[in-house]
Amino acid sequence: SSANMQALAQEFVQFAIESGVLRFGEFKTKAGRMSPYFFNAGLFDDGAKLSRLAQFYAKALLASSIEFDMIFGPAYKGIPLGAAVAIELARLGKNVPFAYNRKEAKDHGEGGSLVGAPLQGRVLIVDDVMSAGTAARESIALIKAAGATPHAMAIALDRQEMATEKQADGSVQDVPHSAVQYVRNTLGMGVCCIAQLSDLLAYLSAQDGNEMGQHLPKVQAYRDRYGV
Ligand code: OMP
Repeated sequence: SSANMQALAQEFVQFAIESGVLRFGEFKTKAGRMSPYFFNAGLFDDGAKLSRLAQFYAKALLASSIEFDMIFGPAYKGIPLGAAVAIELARLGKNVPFAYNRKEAKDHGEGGSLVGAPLQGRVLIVDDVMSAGTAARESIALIKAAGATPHAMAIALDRQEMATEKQADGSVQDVPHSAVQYVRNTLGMGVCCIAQLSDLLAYLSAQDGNEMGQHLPKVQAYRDRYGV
């Protein structure tokens, strides 16, 4: 149920903060925005944390009605995430093929930039965060180029902020919808996220009066500036 998903999201925000993955301060995002919070999935940095992270993805995926034939983990951060989710799903009785890419093609050995199972059928992209949508665009293009179908995405955090689009003159502009909304509504793909910015705001609101709650105004101001 959606109440269960909200509880899962709150549990996940707490897990990310306790793991040092979700931090508060001043950070520059890939799109060049100054953000008062940052989610660094690379800091899920031991077996227990990765295992718990994969359980969150798997629960969110199973609660969504998203169907898929295989998992793709985009380099670099999506590789351990995709692998961990594939392992967890197999443990739960749903064993699916797994593939990932290299950022640079090899000129010897197995060759090519794709590793693992052949990309075919309905592909689920497993990645960390969606902000302005650049990473998603790259994965979708790569899957299409391989002749498979980019069918759905599973991410840990939807930052719910304005996507960017390349203009004809090469400049990059903000658009009034989020990357997740674009992928869902325009590309028709399923998107499943464990938590989104609104869950972080709810978490901080519930911490009113203690130290953690002090981050709320800046995160709210960020959403007012860049949110959708
Ligand atoms: P977009 O490509 O703009 O959607 O940004 C997503 C990517 O930005 C992620 O795959 C990360 O590489 C990075 N990122 C984070 O990891 N955590 C954040 O909280 C914010 C970003 C970001 O730069 O926007």
